[in-house]
Amino acid sequence: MKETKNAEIRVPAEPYEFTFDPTRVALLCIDFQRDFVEAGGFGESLGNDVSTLRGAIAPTRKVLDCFREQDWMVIHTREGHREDLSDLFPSKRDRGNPTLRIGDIGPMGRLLTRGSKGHDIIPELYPIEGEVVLDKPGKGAFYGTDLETILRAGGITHLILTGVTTEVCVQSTAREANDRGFDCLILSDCTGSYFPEFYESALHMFKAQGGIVGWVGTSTDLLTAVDAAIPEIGESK
Ligand code: TIU
Repeated sequence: MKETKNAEIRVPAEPYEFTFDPTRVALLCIDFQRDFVEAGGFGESLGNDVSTLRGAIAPTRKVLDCFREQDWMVIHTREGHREDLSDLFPSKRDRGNPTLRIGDIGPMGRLLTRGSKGHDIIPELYPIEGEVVLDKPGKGAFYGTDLETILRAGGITHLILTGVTTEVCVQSTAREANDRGFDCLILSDCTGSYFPEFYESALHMFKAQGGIVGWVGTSTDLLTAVDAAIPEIGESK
């Protein structure tokens, strides 16, 4: 980590400024998997237009680059199940009327199954060495994982959330994090939903009531705030 000990990053956000100590922040990139973002995956099997999520990729890449430059903690999550599906509840597999179910073979291999091409993270945001890759069986990233242990061990108190989909895995994770005492900022341009109305509602709910779950901001405001507090980022561009 760089010498950022005394810096305080102040990000314009809603419902009010989100302030964090850069030694205590982590970036969560939630479920940027081919299965949700690319054709032929789990998202499409549920009847969704997966192109609706792609707008979140480029802004997230910029934030990821910033965290990499600063050597701040980055955590990528992947929703999915063991190859033998022993951690898949029948309620999750059987619900609805998808064209393919979790574990079935699709164009990118077995849907939401660890080890398949579709389960892995898209190339644009692929993890690099030193970043945490967290496999999770549920929608929330704390359920059935060691995420809380990793964050506490790293002294993390503030989370910047990106990922898909806004009202499902991002929202579940934000709520789980908030209940555990983490301050969460969701970057609105770094998250996406198959449903525009759910995207809007989820972000509204999140920041309502004085920030009942947390803060909502943009990648531009975050990067500008980091630049202002830690000028060497700007110089290195
Ligand atoms: N279906 C949907 O919107 N999302 C999921 O099933 N998982 C995540 O959000 N990652």
